[in-house]
Amino acid sequence: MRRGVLAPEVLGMAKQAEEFGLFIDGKWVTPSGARHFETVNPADGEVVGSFVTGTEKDVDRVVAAAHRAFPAWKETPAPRRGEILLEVARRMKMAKDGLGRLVTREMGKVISEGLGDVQEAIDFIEYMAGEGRRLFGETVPSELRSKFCLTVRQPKGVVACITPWNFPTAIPNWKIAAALICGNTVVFKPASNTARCGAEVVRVYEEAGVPPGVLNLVTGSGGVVGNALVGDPRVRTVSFTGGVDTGRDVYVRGAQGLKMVHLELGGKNPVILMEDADLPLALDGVLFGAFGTSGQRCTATSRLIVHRDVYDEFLGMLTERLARFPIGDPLDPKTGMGPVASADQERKILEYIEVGKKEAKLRYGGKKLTGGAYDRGHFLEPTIFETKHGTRISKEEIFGPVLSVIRVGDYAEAVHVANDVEYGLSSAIYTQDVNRAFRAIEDLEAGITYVNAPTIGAEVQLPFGGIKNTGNGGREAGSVAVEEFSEIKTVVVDFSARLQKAQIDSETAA
Ligand code: UN1
Repeated sequence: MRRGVLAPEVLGMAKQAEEFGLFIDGKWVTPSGARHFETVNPADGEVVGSFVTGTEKDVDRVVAAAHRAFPAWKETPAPRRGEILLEVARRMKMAKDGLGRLVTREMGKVISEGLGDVQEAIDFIEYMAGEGRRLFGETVPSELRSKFCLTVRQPKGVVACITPWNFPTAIPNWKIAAALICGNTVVFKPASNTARCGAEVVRVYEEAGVPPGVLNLVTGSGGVVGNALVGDPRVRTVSFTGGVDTGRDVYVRGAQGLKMVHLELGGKNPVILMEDADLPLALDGVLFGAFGTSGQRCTATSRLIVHRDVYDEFLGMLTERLARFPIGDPLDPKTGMGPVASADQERKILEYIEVGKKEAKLRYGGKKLTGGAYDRGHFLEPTIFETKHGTRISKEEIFGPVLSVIRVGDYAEAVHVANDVEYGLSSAIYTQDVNRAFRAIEDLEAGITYVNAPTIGAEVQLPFGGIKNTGNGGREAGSVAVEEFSEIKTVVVDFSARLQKAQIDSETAA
């Protein structure tokens, strides 16, 4: 059972939630006796969709479908795969408004960001469609005569894409489009609280003509469905974005099957504000970085490291702007920050705020918003703590609208504080000094460094990922995205018509 992406209820007119089955072999199916779960709008409690709680048996079926579809998809020329992706992108553009509203309804980010989420998906699908005419290998000289050496890319087989709720259309497409262009088939498991976005994304691929079995959807818990996918020997690559504890578990389980496991995990991303920074520019950047998506981006600015000469002035500017920051209905274009994504998120963030109150100075916010429409959703105040470096709130990922501000005396201290955490995803420095900016690019331990721009807002044609506990070395997006989803085959053609022995038959220079 399923409904289409442009159905009226996506536009906010539903009285009753739609029911979705699993998408297996090009068909929407509801296994007999299936249990269901629902997704809920975190702004007002509306039920957004109903989904099958997948079982190990369902995973077996869905992986079998992807496995069967693999040989034909592998044989499909990559430029042809790219044409199908272009059609996906075209249809996603047509569906952008409905999908953007759905993102906002299902996870609570404000509508401009909901639309941005979908745009990021479209951008990446288009980018990967072009990759179908590249997928470059190398030609390499041989040490012997009449020998031709090259590399070609081959798909890996069945890929499992396990995705988070914070970018419910963009991140699935980072993985799915890259996996498909390389010739893999995909089993996609969306985060349970944004399963509707996941199902609607699959629907667009279906309508665009992706052959049966090439992209499949299974919904359900990470503990059952996720683990069964990671444990299935037919799944050769697992691409996971989520929390560090789950990521570690996925890595260990995947290691048992000697799988390639790609991880995108947490962040504790700093903005360094030097004494020569353009403060009004930095103010806009910090507000967007810390409170965009209610602070629920892996790239969110969760630490502001400020030079003491501008500390008081900048904090004054920040709190003054926050006092005028509209929090409320995320579908209203005037709203600055919507709810956090779920009751669970609200509870975890409020727990951290309590920790912060004990170890640091609460400078702004700190409360759940109540009264009127707030009572129907999970609305928190944007929150600022003034803290010393080393407190829990200054080092642990909170994943909410909570900013830790740390005063430093000079650049060296700022870099020490920035680097002294377990994560290394995004980072930023605001300075007018070009030498210091380039110094920071070298010094900051992070996969991404911005100069005079916030920590969020990566573009799809650039590699995305981090160091330390943020991941295990891979990168998504950009042209390097194909590394995750392809094997390199080395090819050697000897046209000398005799046995030539590398390392043994050699010609020395005269
Ligand atoms: C994430 O939160 O995992 O750079 C992804 C950004 C977005 C992607 C964030 N383009 O903020």
